[in-house]
Amino acid sequence: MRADAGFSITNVVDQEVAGMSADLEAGLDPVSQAEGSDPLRRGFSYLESIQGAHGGWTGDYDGPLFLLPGYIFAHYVIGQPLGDGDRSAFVMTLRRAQNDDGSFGLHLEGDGYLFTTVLNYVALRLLGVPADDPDVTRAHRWIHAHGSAAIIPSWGRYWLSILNLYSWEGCHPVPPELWLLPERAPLHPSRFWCHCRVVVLAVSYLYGRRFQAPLDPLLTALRRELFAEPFDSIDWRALRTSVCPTDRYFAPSRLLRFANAVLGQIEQRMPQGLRAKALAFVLDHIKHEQLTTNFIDIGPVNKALDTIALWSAEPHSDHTRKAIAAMPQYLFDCERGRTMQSYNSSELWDTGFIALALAESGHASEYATMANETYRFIDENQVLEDVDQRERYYRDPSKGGWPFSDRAHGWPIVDCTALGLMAALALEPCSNRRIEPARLLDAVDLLLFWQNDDGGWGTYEKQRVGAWLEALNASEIFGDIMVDVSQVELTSSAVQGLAAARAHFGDRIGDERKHRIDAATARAAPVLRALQRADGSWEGNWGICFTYGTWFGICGLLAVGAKPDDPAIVRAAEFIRAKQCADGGWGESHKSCIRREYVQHPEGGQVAMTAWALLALLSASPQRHRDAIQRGVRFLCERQLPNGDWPQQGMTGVFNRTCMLNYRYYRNHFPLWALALAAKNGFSLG
Ligand code: LAN
Repeated sequence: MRADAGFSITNVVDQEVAGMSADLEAGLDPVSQAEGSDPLRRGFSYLESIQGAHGGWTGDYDGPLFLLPGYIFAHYVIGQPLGDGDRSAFVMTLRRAQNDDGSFGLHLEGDGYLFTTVLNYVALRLLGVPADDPDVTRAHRWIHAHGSAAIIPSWGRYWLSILNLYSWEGCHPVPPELWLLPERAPLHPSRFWCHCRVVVLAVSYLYGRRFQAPLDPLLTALRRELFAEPFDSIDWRALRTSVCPTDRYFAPSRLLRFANAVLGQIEQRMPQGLRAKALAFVLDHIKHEQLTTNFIDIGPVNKALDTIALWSAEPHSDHTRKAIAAMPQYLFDCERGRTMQSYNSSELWDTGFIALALAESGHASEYATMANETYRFIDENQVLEDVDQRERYYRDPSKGGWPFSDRAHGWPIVDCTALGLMAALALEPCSNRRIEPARLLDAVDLLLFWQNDDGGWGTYEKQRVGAWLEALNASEIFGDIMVDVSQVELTSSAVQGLAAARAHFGDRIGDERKHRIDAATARAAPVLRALQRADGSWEGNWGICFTYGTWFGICGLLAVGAKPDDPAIVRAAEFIRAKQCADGGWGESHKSCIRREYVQHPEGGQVAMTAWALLALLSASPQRHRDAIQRGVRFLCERQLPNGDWPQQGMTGVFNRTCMLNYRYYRNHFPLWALALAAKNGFSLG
């Protein structure tokens, strides 16, 4: 388990968090004040003071409120008791996330969802909090005012069924036999977006076995608490299509309803032998995922589910022991308390941006040790090999890629690969070590491999099925989880990475590779243009939202050779400029992601979004937007704390349209990068 810089869980447990953040915001950290009024030096000195011994930056990556319950459920189901320290820390963390009306949001800033209110309610009860506790009672009231756990969305049903608090009969079928379909079939789950695919994998195993935890007195009590009717008299089948309206992001498509009906029929006639074969197949794939990620697994949801699946199959094996032992790698102590994070870390991503900001500032030689260590982290976390039998396990190549967290996790990602490559190139002159050119060219080749047929790039893999398959999204709560389609951030990052490599290597890149890069770049341009909206913006998928997307859109077009006076870039910059707040900053609400149109942040300028807007305008045309840029620069400088940090504000990240995330270092590296670029363009940071 790790912790935020200067943070310890004993502090969290013992002290009021509000008081602590006030200290942090007052800038009482021991960082030297000697950097005077130079915001760049102050900012880098602050980062230098909290750089990890491994060269990377470790930080909070919290936000979703359905992850920690999974951690607690997994321990309960496999009978692995949590230590007292974990227990009390978790109770406090869960309480802190509760809304005033007793509900829990899908994420920390969200209004109540039945999904998360039920999961957190059950989690608190399994941690030993009594039913008459005031917070538990408030949650209970909210649950019953919203139709009870009977109409929880499907992901909640899976969890409750595993806990023996729901019937698998109330779930639409998730048969493991789907994996035995011919691989050419468009419905084969190997074609799904990897995060969706691994969840389907684990759920299909548990569903296929109708796995349920043994009933005990606490679970029996919960069966009474969660439903309006007696548990045994519930008509589970009739509930399959009823989902609480607060949680429903979109209505099920006709294709999905048809597929559910067909699967329901097949499930009733499934031959035993086929089921056994399918379960063995799925278990083998789960094991492969665990073995190739050092038991971290690609994400927190399949980590918890896979651990239960393995335990149910072989409770005493060495493999299961290792899967359980790796669970705390997702825990992190941050201001909210002890959380289960959204990934095992965001280290490569943050360290990469810090590298770019430092290089842009021209101060890298002053921070020689920090620069060198940063480079070492980038070096040591490139993925060097493909996974074992990658095609059999539906994996793209990995060699040469960079992951979002670290090499141990191992799943490389398109934009993380581009970032790792750019960070390596940017810091190489300041480092006393050197990543072999062949390894950097592996990254180039992997980026080229990943380009989709439409000319764009998706997140982890080359697109495997048409976007129409999105119609089979059965999650109810998340948008766009089925297909890894081309997106603005990924396409922009890939072409920027390729352009950086081409510029760095010159003729040494080789004629053949040069032609491939040129062709790839030319094919990317129309995709970027097609994704731009009529108002000049791009919708972001992984950051909030149009500010983030438009920054990537502009830089992507520039990387494919568009000129700053290209009408698409002019319109995009105009879109950004028009959104500047009265305080000189830019602030976008997370509601933009859900509504899919720009919504201003109620609190005005936000540090990270201001930095994205400035990076966008400075890249597009520093001259045309001088006044707006100068006001934005002033906003960032004024908000910087005496210790060089910036205050923690609202959420900056998102996934699958509805769930928000906190990227702890976005308040540092993006402002520093923007200020560095502003200084380079002659703006005053005074
Ligand atoms: C992430 C984190 C990193 C993020 C970027 C690299 C920033 C992005 O540019 C591409 C998409 C990616 C890799 C991404 C995808 C979705 C993730 C993995 C997450 C937001 C972190 C958590 C989330 C994951 C899906 C959470 C579990 C929930 C499910 C719906 C399975």
